[in-house]
Formats: sequence, C-alpha cells, structure tokens
Amino acid sequence: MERTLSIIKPDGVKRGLIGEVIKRLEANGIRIAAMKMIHMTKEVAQGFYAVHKEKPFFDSLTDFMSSGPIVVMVLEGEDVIKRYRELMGATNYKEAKPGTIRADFATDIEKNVVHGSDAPETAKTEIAYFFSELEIC
Ligand code: 3AN
Repeated sequence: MERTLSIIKPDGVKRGLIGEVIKRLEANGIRIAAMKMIHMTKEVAQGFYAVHKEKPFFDSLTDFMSSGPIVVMVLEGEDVIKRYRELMGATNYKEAKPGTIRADFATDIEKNVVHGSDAPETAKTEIAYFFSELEIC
C-alpha cells in the first residue's frame, strides 16, 4: 500500500473540475484518505515548490498556485504514485496521452489542472506539508 499527494490546482477548481478529477480517481480504484480545500499564500506555495526555486518558472508557478483555492488530497492504493501519474498525463499537456486528465483539460504547461508526487520520498514530504497523521483516514 502506497500514498501520494494530489492537488487540484487553481485552474481545475475555477473551471469546475473537482468532481471530474475525483470521479476518475474513484473509477480507477484509488482511495481518498484525506481531502481539504485551501488557498495557499505565495510563501506557502514557495515552500511547497522549494525544489524548483532555481527554475525560471518558479515565480510564475508560485503566483499561479496561490491565485485561488486548491483541493489537496492524500491518495492511497497499490502502486498509487505511478497509477495516479498515469491518470494525470505528462507535465506538458501537448505530450500527455489521450484520455489523461492533462490531455483532456490542461491549457498550458503551468496551468495543468493537477499535481501528483513523483516518488515515495517526495510523497512523504508533500503529504506532511499539508496533513497531520490525524487527518489521514
Ligand atoms: P509534475 O507536476 O508533472 O511532476 P514538475 O514537478 O516537473 O511537474 O513541475 C511542477 C510544476 O511546475 C508543473 N506541474 C507545472 O505547473 C510547472 N512547470 C513545470 N515545467 C514547467 C515549464 N517548463 N514552464 C512552466 N511551468 C512549468
């Protein structure tokens, strides 16, 4: 059993895609172990994306991620990190496979609707950034 962090980004929330993303998770047998809606400050977004702080897109990414409410979830299941990333599709929506969330809904490499942890260690850190153990069911 594995856990991963999922975020429905501000573009996904604004465009009414919360239900669509959750429907795809549940239809694929992924269990939601925790969920909440928050509006990150710029500082909180900078902390979350600290690994990208040298990247040219860091300022714009953290502006975008703090521009509106997001839905953060802990997902649980066998091999869920990989399975959820397959459902999301490639970071660049133009390269995402048809039928993935990003291929179907993303409009931009930055505004790409969803986030998912990329490895067990990052999943652990990212989950702890938003949730205490008590909040994970
Ligand atoms: P992923 O979310 O697919 O794991 P990361 O971790 O490489 O992708 O990038 C984090 C976020 O930064 C992406 N979800 C996307 O919003 C943004 N991003 C990544 N690469 C670029 C880029 N070349 N230009 C603008 N934004 C980017």
